[in-house]
Amino acid sequence: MSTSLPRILLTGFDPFGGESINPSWEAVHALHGKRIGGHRISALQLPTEFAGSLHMLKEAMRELTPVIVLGVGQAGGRQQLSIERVAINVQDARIPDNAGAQPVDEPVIAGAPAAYFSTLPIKAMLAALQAHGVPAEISNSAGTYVCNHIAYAMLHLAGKRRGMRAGFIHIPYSPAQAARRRGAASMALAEVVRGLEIALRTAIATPLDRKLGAGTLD
Ligand code: PCA
Repeated sequence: MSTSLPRILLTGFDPFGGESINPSWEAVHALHGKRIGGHRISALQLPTEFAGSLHMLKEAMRELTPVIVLGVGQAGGRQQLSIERVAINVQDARIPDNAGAQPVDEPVIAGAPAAYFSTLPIKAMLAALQAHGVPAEISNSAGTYVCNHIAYAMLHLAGKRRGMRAGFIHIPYSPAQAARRRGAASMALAEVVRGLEIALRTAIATPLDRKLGAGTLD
């Protein structure tokens, strides 16, 4: 495996909230070591823990110096791949994390800005996904749990490095998870993996985002 290719760091999470799998990890793991658009993918599993995830993310970003960092997490109940536009500087946990921590209204990084916008081309990614028949949407909130926390931290850390871009995508339940919940939407693993590949190819090829309407009134 060539080590000279520019790196993409792709993160997923371990299971949380009583689930036995987290499809975000299954999906990013499937891309580990792959070459996409002249870049090499490194997949990293983060613990669903506020403190632990941040620590591991920092180490990996320092070690790999990726040009793109894409975080992936599960948001059961979402119906499509949800490309996050923004991450906010707050932790407000409805359930304890996997280490038992349940911060309420604490900053992700004290003294840092209230929010960061994704530095990946979210509209171009949306258009590419839709063109390839993958259901996708722009989301204007990554929540206030560990995913938002890590999305915020990625953007904070990437912003300090020239040429390093970052963003976050939430994914729906897997079919097996949805089968236990009446009416819940799901997306098969292969489709999530295909979607992530399309999103990454688009991010690589699009230094400046497109201007496309995708707003909501809710
Ligand atoms: N989803 C959670 C944390 C880990 C994950 O996969 C969230 O949306 O915050």
